[in-house]
Amino acid sequence: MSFRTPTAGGFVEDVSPGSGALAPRAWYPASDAKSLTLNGDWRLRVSPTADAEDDSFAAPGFDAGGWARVTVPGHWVLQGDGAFGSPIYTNHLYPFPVDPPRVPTENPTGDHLRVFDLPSDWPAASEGGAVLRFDGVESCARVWLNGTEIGGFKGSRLPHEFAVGRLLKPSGNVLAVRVHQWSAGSYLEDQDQWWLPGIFRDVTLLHRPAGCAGDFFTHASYDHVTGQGTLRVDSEVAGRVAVPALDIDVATGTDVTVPVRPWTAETPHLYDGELITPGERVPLRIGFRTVELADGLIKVNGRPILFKGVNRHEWHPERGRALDLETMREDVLLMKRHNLNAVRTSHYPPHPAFLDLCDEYGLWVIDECDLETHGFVEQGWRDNPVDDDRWTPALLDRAARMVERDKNHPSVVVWSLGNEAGTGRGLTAMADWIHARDATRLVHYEGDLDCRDTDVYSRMYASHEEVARIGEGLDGGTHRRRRLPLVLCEYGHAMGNGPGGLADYQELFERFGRLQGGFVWEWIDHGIRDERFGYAYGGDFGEALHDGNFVCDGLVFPDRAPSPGLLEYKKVIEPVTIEGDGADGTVRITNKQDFADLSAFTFTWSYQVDGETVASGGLGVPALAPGASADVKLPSAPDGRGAETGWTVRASLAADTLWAGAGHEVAWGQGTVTARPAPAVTPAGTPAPAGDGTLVLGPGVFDARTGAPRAIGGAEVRGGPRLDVWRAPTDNDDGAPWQSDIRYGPLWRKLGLHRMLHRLDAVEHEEHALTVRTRVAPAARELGLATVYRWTSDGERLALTVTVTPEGDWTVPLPRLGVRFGLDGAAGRVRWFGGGPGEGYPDTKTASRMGRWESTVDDLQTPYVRPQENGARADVRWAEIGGLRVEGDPEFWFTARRWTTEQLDAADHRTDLVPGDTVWVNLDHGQHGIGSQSCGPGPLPTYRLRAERATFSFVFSPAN
Ligand code: IPT
Repeated sequence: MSFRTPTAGGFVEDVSPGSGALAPRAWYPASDAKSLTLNGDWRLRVSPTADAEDDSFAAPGFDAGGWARVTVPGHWVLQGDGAFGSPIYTNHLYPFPVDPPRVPTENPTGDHLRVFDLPSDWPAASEGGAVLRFDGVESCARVWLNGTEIGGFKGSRLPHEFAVGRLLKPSGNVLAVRVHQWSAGSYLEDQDQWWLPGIFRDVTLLHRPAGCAGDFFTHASYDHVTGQGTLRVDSEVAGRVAVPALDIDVATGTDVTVPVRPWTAETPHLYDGELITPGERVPLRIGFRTVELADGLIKVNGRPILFKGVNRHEWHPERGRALDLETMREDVLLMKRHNLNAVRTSHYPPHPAFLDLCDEYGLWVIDECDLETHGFVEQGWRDNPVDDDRWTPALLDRAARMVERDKNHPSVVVWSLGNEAGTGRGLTAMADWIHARDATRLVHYEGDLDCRDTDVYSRMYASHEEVARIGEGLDGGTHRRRRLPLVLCEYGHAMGNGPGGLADYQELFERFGRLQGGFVWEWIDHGIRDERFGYAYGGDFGEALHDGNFVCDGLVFPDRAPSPGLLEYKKVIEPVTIEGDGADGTVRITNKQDFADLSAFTFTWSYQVDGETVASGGLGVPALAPGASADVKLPSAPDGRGAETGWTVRASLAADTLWAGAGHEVAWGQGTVTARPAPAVTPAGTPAPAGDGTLVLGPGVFDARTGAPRAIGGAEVRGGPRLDVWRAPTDNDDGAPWQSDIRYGPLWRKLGLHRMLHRLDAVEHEEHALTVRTRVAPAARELGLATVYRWTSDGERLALTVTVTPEGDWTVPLPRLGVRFGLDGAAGRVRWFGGGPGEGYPDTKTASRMGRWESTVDDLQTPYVRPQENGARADVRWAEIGGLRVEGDPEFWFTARRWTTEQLDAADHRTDLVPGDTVWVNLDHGQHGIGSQSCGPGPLPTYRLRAERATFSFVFSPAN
């Protein structure tokens, strides 16, 4: 006798895409046909295995009164306070044994039930049919309506429609959906994100009147030579196409050519039209544009484009991947306001409404298929589904569902086969199918290094050096690849503090025509709002296998507050650049856009003396064509004797746009006219013993035995100023474990830079100076830093000159080099003249603007989801805090926080950071760069903080 497990070989583990669904077709939000949303309150029962319960719940009359409630769209693991299980985060490891297509017996299964009535105005059965549409269910679903099983499907982020007209009743319809967390489809959905089962996109009932529209394909091309657009709507159901603004009213399938304004991401002109079939009027939003590969470049409307893009996962800190329209719009608005022009929908087609927004606001889109099999890399890609013919129908189904759904969006310019799925015949089959179905767009897939199936050479996390080589065409590769442009589908890993080096990439993109830009990884931190942690990440739900905070690597925090990385990116990709040193009184303006002239922007100039604006006005700038530059004369500079003077020129929107109001700043530049005089202290006072064990030198009171300052002016100083080289390693310092190149974070810790010991060698008083000689070094190592503090005073002010001489074999850069000290916790406010308003590090300070700034200590902190070094202000001339003024020679990095670096280092979540009664201040002569090594290359050599002899000074005085 033998028993078979009930699910083996059944629907759950079947590699085929499913059964019962209608052929994929174009998606549109609403037509004049009736529809009924089935979003809302559903009943839910979660079982631990796929077969714990039979399917009798689907039968009419089943009493689900005792079941829990769940909101659809939603993920059941994010509802019910953990009662229905928890999210799991893995990057590329499958959280189940790799034995395709088998899945574990432990297979959380959510039975969903919803009873609905048809609205009273719902047409009678004689007036057509009805379609039930699911826009997204993870990972698979079986569906029953009124007790009849209508089908089952996989492909979580793709729509599935079922004809249900014959089953509908006026009232009491019972819709039952059984969702399994794991299925054969899970092997194709190994994206770096939370595993979140559920009906997470809309469920809609659509009336399908007789003669309604079926599938249709809007072809709207633009001839940049003639300025004419050609429209043809191919429609499964013949009818007419009307575009009133263009006087178009033609039969479907007919070409019509008229003068049009083209669609681009910069100028997203859409024409409202209608597809009119005998039974339905479907609104169309038509954008005329032509995408082609010509002269080895991606061209739109005849011009090469430069992607200033980002990878976007769908994320909401409470609702996961169940996004509402307003959240989607917020993403688009934030992107537009930060100068982005492109999105890769990593790594699945987004909610379709997001693409409507991209059409409307103007963003180039790489639409990516719901496909990733990354976990197979662990076994040398053996048994990879994309190279196994049994899976090819599922892959083709996914490709078709994406292309058919999204093909009418002008914003979509490139189709992507998926992400990190190795190579294989299945991918080739997808590419062939897509090329045949839609010759009007290009095909992308990063894993195809030889570009056999693809139209762009795509890479991720390539170093600057390699990108430059590719730009010069010195990278070799297949003949086909050599004729293709490069796009970095991922670069600049925005995990924690960073990414660094964006400006250096942009410089390369702009230097070499073959480089057509890239997409920063990634848009948003996928942190889950959680009382215990602030935001939770991998491991916080007790997952046996997880990848920690690698899921928090976005340019915006989980609540969509822009992180410094986004502000840096905005500056790096400005649509117009404003440069010049100002000495000759001119400023060079360059239009960095691909299509639009500068007429959308107004320019203003201002002059600053010691950071204070003393004069300003409008600046006439010609409406330069894309790529053009002009030198524009500034008014004459104010007299800046004895002060630092410079100008700031800003470009802002001349008029309201859809995405920002008039006055919104898009770009700025600054130039120095006269440099800052170095702060000088003429030593006068002599250290004088005060009898109580202290020494007094000008406003400074020192411990006579150790030479350590106790107070400066009225301000008590704690634990310094003394040398500090440690910073709480950033995710980019720590680097990704799989990387073979040197990762400094772990090396620093191994060396003991986080536990340096300070040996006091001498306290010397001379006339006009107190000199303290020390050696700062970690236990167990021979290397160290001979550090001399020399204090002088002119009676009013106290100057500290620090000289650091490395001893021993320093093969690693230092995290930071400066001094730290504590001030009384009442020191809540900071003013400074230097870079701001936000943080900046050597390779992330393009957006740091010279000026006078003010902040609270609390607001200086950047709340990275996993706490780490943050909040340094760059190029600071002087700062005032806690009654103390500090001037630097040279400029310094300023940091202040209510916890120590050690506490910051020890914290895993925001909630671990508890303010103490001391404000810790770091004044740094140097900071190590940030780089992108949490997934890519580390900081470029010029941003490494080499351990070498250094001298730097600070002048302290009471703040007024
Ligand atoms: C790359 C993935 O494509 C992306 O999904 C994400 O995981 C990113 O890394 C890291 O955050 S794959 C990379 C390991 C080469």
